[in-house]
Order: sequence, then structure tokens, then C-alpha cells
Amino acid sequence: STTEKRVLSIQSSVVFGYVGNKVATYPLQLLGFDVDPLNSVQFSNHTGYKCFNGPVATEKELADIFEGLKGNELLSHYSHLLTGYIGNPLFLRQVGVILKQMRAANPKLIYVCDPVMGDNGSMYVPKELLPVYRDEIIPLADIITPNQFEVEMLTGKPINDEAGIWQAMEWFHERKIKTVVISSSDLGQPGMLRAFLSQLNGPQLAIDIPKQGDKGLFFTGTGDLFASLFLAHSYDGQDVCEAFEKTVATLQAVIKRTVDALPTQNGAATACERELKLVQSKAEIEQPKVLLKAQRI
Ligand code: PLP
Ligand code: PXL
Repeated sequence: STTEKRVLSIQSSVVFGYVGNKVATYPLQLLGFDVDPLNSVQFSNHTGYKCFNGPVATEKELADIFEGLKGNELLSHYSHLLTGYIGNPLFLRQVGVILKQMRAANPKLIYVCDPVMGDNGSMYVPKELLPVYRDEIIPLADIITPNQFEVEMLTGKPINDEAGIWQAMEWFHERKIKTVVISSSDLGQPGMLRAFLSQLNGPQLAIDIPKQGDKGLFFTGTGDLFASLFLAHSYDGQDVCEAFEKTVATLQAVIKRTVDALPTQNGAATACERELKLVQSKAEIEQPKVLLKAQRI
């Protein structure tokens, strides 16, 4: 048993820029968590650049590192497992094996699963990951943070309106997932995107989030940042509505600082210019200023 706040974070790492473990670690640390990054890949940069290079970890390497943690009786130290970008279906399946052992060592372990597969209608991981997430990994999660595209892939149903969102939430709750946060959707008013939260025997919430910058401007790593912030703010009986609001508040502040550093004509900014201004946003991570309140549905 543990009173520690310690996260095993299985995600990508990049040398340049902020996605995966590179974007998740600093906020979790600032919010009081020990973070143990285990890298699913180590790329030069995220895959949205002109090119990227680097090794993809195998399930054998994951099992091997995990054996080391186990051999030193370290598993009981973890309050959380967080998973994000994983590029290989066998590696993902091994995550399920690891999770079961972590749960045995700490039955209170919270598994936060961000089923990173793609965005805006296209997949950026091999399609073989989908059935492993859907049938093996998602049913083991306490909290999931998919975006709209990932929800559509998992449930096998396109979402055209808000009724579709709440049906999808039910689909996940039927699979025993307690807290579902849809980090973004295109169901907002014009110029807004809309995020949703549903908790089993808890509230159903939505927040409209203004899109910042010119048409066509988008960011990478925002979903990863969202998951890490939500993990931190929802821990230890904290109110789930406040956790959702604080998560969106910090994300908006990081995006604002990133947009403010771009040239005024920003719709065609390069991948490098669009890297999140994470380190510069220390104050907004530590003390989120909630400007957008969640709507209770
Ligand atoms: N982009 C913006 C502007 C957001 O506000 C959010 C989440 O609230 C996201 C992206 C995260 O979405 P995704 O998981 O699609 O990256
Ligand atoms: O934010 C998702 C993500 C994570 N990790 C890597 C990526 C991406 C999206 O492109 O390339 C390596």
C-alpha cells in the first residue's frame, strides 16, 4: 500500500519538442507527482514533421524493464499507470500484462489510458492497435481520455451530434470504465471545440473551448498534456468537475502562450513553431485560472 503520488508513464519520447513523455512529465512533477517515464519509442521529433527517426521499443524490452522494477519490489510504489502513444500492437498487449501485476501490488492503482490513435479523421499509428485497445486494454482502465476520432474508432460509430457523444459514453461505462473524458470534438459552436466528461454514478459535463489562432492552426501533444493534467487534478477525491475545468484552463493557457509567440499570420506555422510553450507555462500549470466553467448536462 502506498500514500505516494507516483506515475509509471508509458508513452513516446522525442528528442526535440513536446509530445508524449516529454509533455507529460513536467506538469505531473510540478503538480507533486514522482514520474517514471518508460519510453514506447524514442524519436527525433513527433511524426507530424517532414521526417522522423528513432527506435520503437519491443514488447520484450518492455517486459525486461518491468522485470527490473519487479525484482526490486518497486511495483507497490505506483499510485498510477498512464499510457499514451504506443506504436506497436504487441507492445500494447504487454501493457495489459504489466497492468495486472501493478494492480496485484497495489489494488488501488489508477490506470489512466489515453488511447492515442489519431485526430481529425486520420490514424497516425498502425491500424492493428485498434482491436487491442478496444478489446483488451480499454476494459482495464479507470479513466480514459480519447478524442472524438478515437471514440469513433473504438465504438465503431461516427458521432454527428451530442446524442452520439452520450451513447458513446454509455458504451464505455458498460465496459466498466468509471470516468470518460472526450478531450476534444467538433460539436462546439462555430469557432469552438467541445470537450465532454461522463462519470459512472457521477456528473455529465461539457466545456466549449474557443479555438485560438487562424483557421488551420493546430497543435500536437495537446491530447497528451490533457491526460497528464487530468490525472493530476482528479487524484485523491478531488472534484471531477474542478479537475476538468483546471485541465482545460491550463491547456488553454499553454496554447495561448504558444500562439502569442507565432507570427501574426499563423495558419501556416511550421511543426517546429507550433511546439507547445510548456516550460514557459509553469505558473499556469501550478495555479490554473479557471475562465471556462463546465456546463452540467
Ligand atoms: N486542442 C485544443 C485547442 C484543445 O482545447 C484540446 C482539448 O481540450 C485539444 C486540442 C486536445 O484534443 P486532442 O486529444 O484531439 O489533441
Ligand atoms: O501527441 C501524440 C503523439 C505522441 N507521440 C508521438 C507523436 C504524436 C503525434 O504525432 O508523433 C511520437
